[in-house]
Parts: sequence; C-alpha cells; structure tokens
Amino acid sequence: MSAGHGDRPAPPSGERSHAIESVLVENRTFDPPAELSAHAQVASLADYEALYARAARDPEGFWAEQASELHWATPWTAVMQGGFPTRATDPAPRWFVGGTLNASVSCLDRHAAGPRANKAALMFEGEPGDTRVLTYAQLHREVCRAANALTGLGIRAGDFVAIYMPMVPEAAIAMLACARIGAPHTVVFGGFSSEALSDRIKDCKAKLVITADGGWRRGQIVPLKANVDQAVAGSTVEKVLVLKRCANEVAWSERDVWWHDVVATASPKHTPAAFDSEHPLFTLYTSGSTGKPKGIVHTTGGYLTNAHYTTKLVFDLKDRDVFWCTADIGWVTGHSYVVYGPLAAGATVLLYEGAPNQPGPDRFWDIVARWGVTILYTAPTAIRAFMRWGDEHPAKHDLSSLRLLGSVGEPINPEAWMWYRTTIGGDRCPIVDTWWQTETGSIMISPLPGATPTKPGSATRPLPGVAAEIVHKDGTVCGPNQGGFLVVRAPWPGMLRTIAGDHERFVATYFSEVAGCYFAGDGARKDSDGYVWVMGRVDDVINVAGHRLSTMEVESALVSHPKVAEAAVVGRPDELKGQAIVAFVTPKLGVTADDALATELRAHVATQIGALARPEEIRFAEALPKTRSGKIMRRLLREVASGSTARGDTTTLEDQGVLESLAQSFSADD
Ligand code: 7RM
Repeated sequence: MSAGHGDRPAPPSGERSHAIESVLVENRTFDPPAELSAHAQVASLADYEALYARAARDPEGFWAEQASELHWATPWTAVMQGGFPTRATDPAPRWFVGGTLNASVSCLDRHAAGPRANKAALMFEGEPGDTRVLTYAQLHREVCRAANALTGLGIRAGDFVAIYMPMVPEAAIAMLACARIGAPHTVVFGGFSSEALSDRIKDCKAKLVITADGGWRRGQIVPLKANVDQAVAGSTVEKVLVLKRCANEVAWSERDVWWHDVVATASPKHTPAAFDSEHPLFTLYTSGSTGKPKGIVHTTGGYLTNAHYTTKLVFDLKDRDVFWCTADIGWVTGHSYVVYGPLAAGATVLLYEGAPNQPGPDRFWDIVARWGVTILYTAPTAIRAFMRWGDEHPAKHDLSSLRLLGSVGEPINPEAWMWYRTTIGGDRCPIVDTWWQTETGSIMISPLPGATPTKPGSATRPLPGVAAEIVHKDGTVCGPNQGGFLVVRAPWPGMLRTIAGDHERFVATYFSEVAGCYFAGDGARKDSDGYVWVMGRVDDVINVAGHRLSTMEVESALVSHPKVAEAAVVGRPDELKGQAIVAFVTPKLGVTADDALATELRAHVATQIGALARPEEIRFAEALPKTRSGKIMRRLLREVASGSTARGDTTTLEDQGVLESLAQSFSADD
C-alpha cells in the first residue's frame, strides 16, 4: 500500500468523462475507521500480514485452531489428508479426518445451553409486514421438532432432501433439521421453475421435498407447491412436506404432509448423532460452462469451520450485531452467511422474505432502521438498483445503526461502491468486497474491516489461510497489473469435495487448467499494492444480477423449443445487472422470426429454467458465425451484442480485452 492516504477530498466534478472519473475513484484508498480498529479482531494491516504469514507457514496448525472453535463430538486424528487431485480418480483433500460433529449442535445447542439462550437468533420480517423473533433456545426447539418429524417421515442419514421454500424461518429450520439428522439438503431457489427443480431432484435422488404453499414476492404469491407437484411426478420423491405460508389454494395428494401436522406436534427434544467430518452437509447446484448445472458437494467439518471463521473475521462480528445478509437461502451466500456462518458464531440474523421495492423502494432502509441492522451484506446489482431509484429513499430513514457494509456476487463498479459508502454508510462504514464462489464454500478474498485500507472496486487481499494468486496459464505468477487466472494454490477446509455423480468432471473443471492449482474460472489482476481486482469470468459462465448461468444452459432451453433450429447465448455488459443475456437464434425453416416469436422464446426459457434466465434480447439470424470445425464464435457474438458504443460506456470493471485473451487461452472454443 502506498501508505494510507486516508480520505482525500472528492475530485472536483466537471466535464470529465465517466472513464477518467472511474480511474480517479479506483485510486483512492479508505482507511479503516479508528473506532472500529480499536475493537477489531484484526486491528491493523501489520496484524493481518502477520496472521497471513502465520497461516502460510503452518496451514494445518492455523486451520486446526479455527476448527477447534466448533463443537466436536470426537476430535480429529489428522488435520488434512491428501491434496488437490491430479488424476480423474484422485479424491479431494479430506479435513479434520476422523473427527465427528453435528453441524446443528455448533449452530444451536451450544448457544441454547449458554448465555445466548435467550438472544435473538432469527429476526424475521415477511413481505406483507408480519414479523417473528426466535431466540437460540426457541430455534433449537423448532429444529429438534423438525428433525423428529423428518425421522418420522422415514428420512435417515444419507438420504437427500430438497428444500424449495420462501425466505421464512422454516427454511433455515429445514436446513438445520436436515443437518441434524445427517440428511444432506439441496436447496433450490424459489425463483427456479418446476423443470429446473425437477432436474435437481432427479440428479440427487431426493426422497423428500420441503416446500410451502406459496411465498410472497412483490405482493404476489409464488406458487411453490404447484411447481413441486409438477416436479415430483415420476421422481424418487416419497413425501412432500408443506408449510402453510400464504394460505393459497393447493392441490393435495397422498404423498403430501402439512408442516403444522407433523412438525408442530413433534417433540422439541432430540438427541443428535455425530457425523464424520467428511459427511456431506449439502449439495448445491450451480451453473458451469455446460448445459447441465453441477451439484457442488460440501462436507460438514471443513465447510462449517470455514463459514464460521470467515463470518467472524470478515464481518468482525460482535454479540450486539444485527447481521443482515440479503441473499436468498437458494444461493451459497444464503447457506454460508444467513444460516451456517452467523448461527455457528451465535449472531442475530435478520431474514426478509420479499422484494426490495415492496411496497416502496425504501423497504430495505425501513428494515435497517426498524430492526437496528448493524451489518448489511448485499449484491452490487441491488446497490445499482438503489442508486437508480434515488437518494430520497434511504434519506427517509435513520441508517445510523449500520457499522459495516458488504458486497458479493460480482465485481462492484467504483461508482456503486462510492454511492454505497456515502449514501448508505454515511462515509462511516467500511465496505468489505468479498470474492468467493459456490465451490469455495466461503469468502476467500476480502478486506478485514479493522485492518485493510480499501480501494473502490477491489476485493483487496486473500484471507489468512487462503493461498490465492494470479497466474499465467503455465502457473507462473503474473506481474503487477498483468491480467491472469485467479487460482488457489493450496487446499482449504471449505472447498468443494466433488461434483455429485461426476468426479471426473470435478477434477477436469477445477484442477486441470493450471497445474497444481484450483482454478476458479475468473480472470483478475493484482495491482502494485498486491490488491486483487477481479475482472470476471473467462469461461462460458455469465453473471446476471449476481446469479450464475451458463450460456449453454440457456442455449439448451432455447433449442428445446420446436421452432428453434440453433441458438447461441452471450452476455453483454449491463449497467444494472452486470451482464444481460443476449440470444442469437436461428429459427427452423418456414418459421417467421418476429416479435411474437421472441416473446414466446423468452417465456419458454423462463419456464425451462426460471425468470432469472429470460434473455434480455433475442436477435434472429439466418446462420450463426462458426469456425471451420463448426464451433460457434461466441467472441464475435459478444462483440456484436455489446455494440462498439456500449463498450466505451460500461462502468463495470470487466476489462473486455484482457478477458477475451484469457478466454482464448482458456479454451480453443473460438
Ligand atoms: C458468492 C457467489 C461466483 C462468481 C465468481 C465471480 C463472481 C462473486 C465477487 C465476484 C468479483 C466479487 N458465488 N463474484 N463475488 N466477482 N468480485 N466480490 O457469488 O458461485 O454464485 O458465483 O461470482 O465471477 O466466480 S457464485
């Protein structure tokens, strides 16, 4: 760091172009506030560096220390076994080998048995305005009831349970109840369609689905139960457990069971079994560069150690905090920072069911003020929407309870970062821009709020214990500001262990691109201060409003339509969503390519995957540009989709030039 400049006065605004302004903002640094550093767990850059060096010198000792903050039934005999796989049959590294634990005990029992028993664990607000608070003692009892009910429904350790729920306390209760009986869960985002749900249920062979009659979204009821009814037909599912949330009309069959009939009546006492540290905790599906989402498998001991460690460190968690991570539990961010991390750390978690602009664009700020939220963790796409909606909405509310802000899901452009800091954080709260992935399980690169001076748009430096580096294809480290692949050079406890049902794909996807490294799929550079600037994906994954989608997934959905001959999908920079989906479609002979067809195809994709995958734009083409070997030239299409003017205007960090060249060295696709 070229010595903390502290807060320099804002550059005078003038005729300067957006691009220049952006560079000036990127070069500013913001020191941690002294009051925060004074009580922080890591209180200076020197302390961070010492901790990083310590972890690098003795990773096993360092991670053992973090793991010992959980409740273990049997201690481990080896901290780590194995290393990154090199051959298709090599297993992933194993952590805390021989140790046994129950994740729900670390999240609940130990708090319910101590001074946090009557501390709020979950504070819930539904979209219609209904509220509920559950203390650790109460949440513990509810999870015990649910665990007993699941056992009563025939679920045993190792059976898969799909969860398709709105953001209500029962969603967290369902996850923790599964963890308690050793039944791995697979949470499917409520915005996914019944087809997408069905694929995931089939892939993991779920025995039970936990859902609700509906969930509230922008004043409407999302018909969750109806989607489940379609999805379970012809599947392995034996029972469907249904929470009454919206009291909407639902179809009922023999396999359906009401939550209030079996959970509310079950015993609140449950003696938990301990599971092997490597016992799977959950599988979460995420998009890769093929048409089929990957089931990312996480284990109990390693994942929970990592989630707990990062929650405490990155958010500098204190017992008085009210922690609000706005992610849905259907995404990994909801797993790690709504449920497992903060509850393992004994935090008070806020849970909000609905949309950020229901009933008005100030809903989030109203919630922050009424509940006294101290830590807010959200996504750049939401921040950009708030910016667009106008400063008058946050201005209506007292946001002085906030002490720390977080960002996750995609690169945050410096303008949005500055707005977040000033308008939401009152120029008082540090921002932690956290880089990580479904595969990494928890945060990997992030500032520590009491220690790391921040630069708008940079995720700054890797956390202690994380050997993240920017390298060339041959594994050599890139020089300052040289674009390269973002890799991790040593195992960490929370890393994924496999792709469900396809270990070969696991090894090929993550460990074959750069020898000896986990390759994340992102391009990045490090500046001369060693700060990481993530530039975006170099594979065929697009990031729409912080949600991962593969171009091939959307293409498969399009070509499944009877009027489509061929389709190619690319992302183009979008001011609000980061990237927007543009589809190039060749209709079948004799089909008229008109607006009606475009509308039909957009709706078709929403039915096949979910509204989040609906293309922003459909362009009809008689033929798609291809290489001589027949591969679609996506690079060309990306250029066409972005248009030459749009590129100059983009305020995202994505450096198209570097990304394109990385993408070429990544695959010979184009
Ligand atoms: C947590 C999550 C992972 C992809 C990842 C990146 C992008 C996430 C940041 C980011 C720049 C960040 N899991 N990404 N966080 N890019 N800065 N702080 O989002 O599996 O759904 O997505 O998201 O491309 O590879 S995820």
